[in-house]
Amino acid sequence: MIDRFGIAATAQASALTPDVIVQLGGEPVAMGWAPLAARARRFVIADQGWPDGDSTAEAVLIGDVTDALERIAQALPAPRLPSAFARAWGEADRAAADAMDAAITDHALAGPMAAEHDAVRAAIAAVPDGGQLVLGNSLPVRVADEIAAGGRDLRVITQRGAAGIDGLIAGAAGAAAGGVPTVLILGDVSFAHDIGALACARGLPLAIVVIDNRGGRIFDHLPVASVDLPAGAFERLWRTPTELDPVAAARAFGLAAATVRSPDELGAAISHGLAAGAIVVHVPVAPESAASVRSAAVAALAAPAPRQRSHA
Ligand SMILES: Cc1ncc(C[n+]2csc(CCOP(=O)(O)OP(=O)(O)O)c2C)c(N)n1
Ligand SMILES: [Mg+2]
Repeated sequence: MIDRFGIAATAQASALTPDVIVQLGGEPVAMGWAPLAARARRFVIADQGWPDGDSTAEAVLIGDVTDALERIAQALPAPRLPSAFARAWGEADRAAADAMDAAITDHALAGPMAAEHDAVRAAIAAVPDGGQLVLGNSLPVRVADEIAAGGRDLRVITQRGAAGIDGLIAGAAGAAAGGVPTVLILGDVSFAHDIGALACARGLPLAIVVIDNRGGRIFDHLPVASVDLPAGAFERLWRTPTELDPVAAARAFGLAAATVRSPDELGAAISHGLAAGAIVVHVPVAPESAASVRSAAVAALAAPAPRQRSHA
């Protein structure tokens, strides 16, 4: 939602920017977050740690979050809901969701899994009610945030590891070890990074969905993508595609594995793996689709609304 808001805010200027942000727990992982946080006074309430990495919050309160919110609510005058501000957020979110849907549908014309968003959406849909969704860092968590619809009974887990993309398979295996059906969505480089943890996955109700966009595609969204580098340097030093075959790797660890080519095949493979005891599902997607879907949605939101023709 923050990121869908980020998409809308990118296109619609600052009428939606809050004056004050109360951040509960860690900072959201979303591209829309940093520009939003930079423009508002920010207060952090968290039960542990010190989630103010760049020391820009006005205050960090460590303690019981629920208790703090109850006291704040008691101290404030009763709000008149929905406020114009809340309505503006709701409208921006709906407009951004529609723009994302249209951009994803346009990509689908090029093939059944032409957009990374198709794969993430199908994988989330395949998590059974009461199950767990573990979102890998880099693009999976951001793409999920762009299309998150809410309203499902899921436990969503993210972890930052020591540096970001490490330990995601081990973490998801730990979450699944309690017996709750668990779907991990992670990138191809992240998969390679924690490949040894496949040894812990066997027999667990765990589907490991590898979004294969041939390397670390998040770097396409970052300033480094527009730096003038020697030929081939961006590919070799930033994207670092692995050429690893996730299906062969999974089989080496005695796990079931499949490469899928459509959202339906992806859903079926996940359901099978959750029932049969761990599966690696390899999902090749159009490599640049996450960036192109996002920029198509932002462009559509920025375009002036078509004028109603008057019949004078
Ligand atoms: C342990 C660790 N090493 C390196 C990085 C830097 N890093 C951030 S994202 C990324 C690429 C991830 O690629 P992939 O898993 O394929 O995800 P995508 O960007 O394609 O979504 C790298 C190397 C990191 N965050 N953590
Ligand atoms: Mg990748």
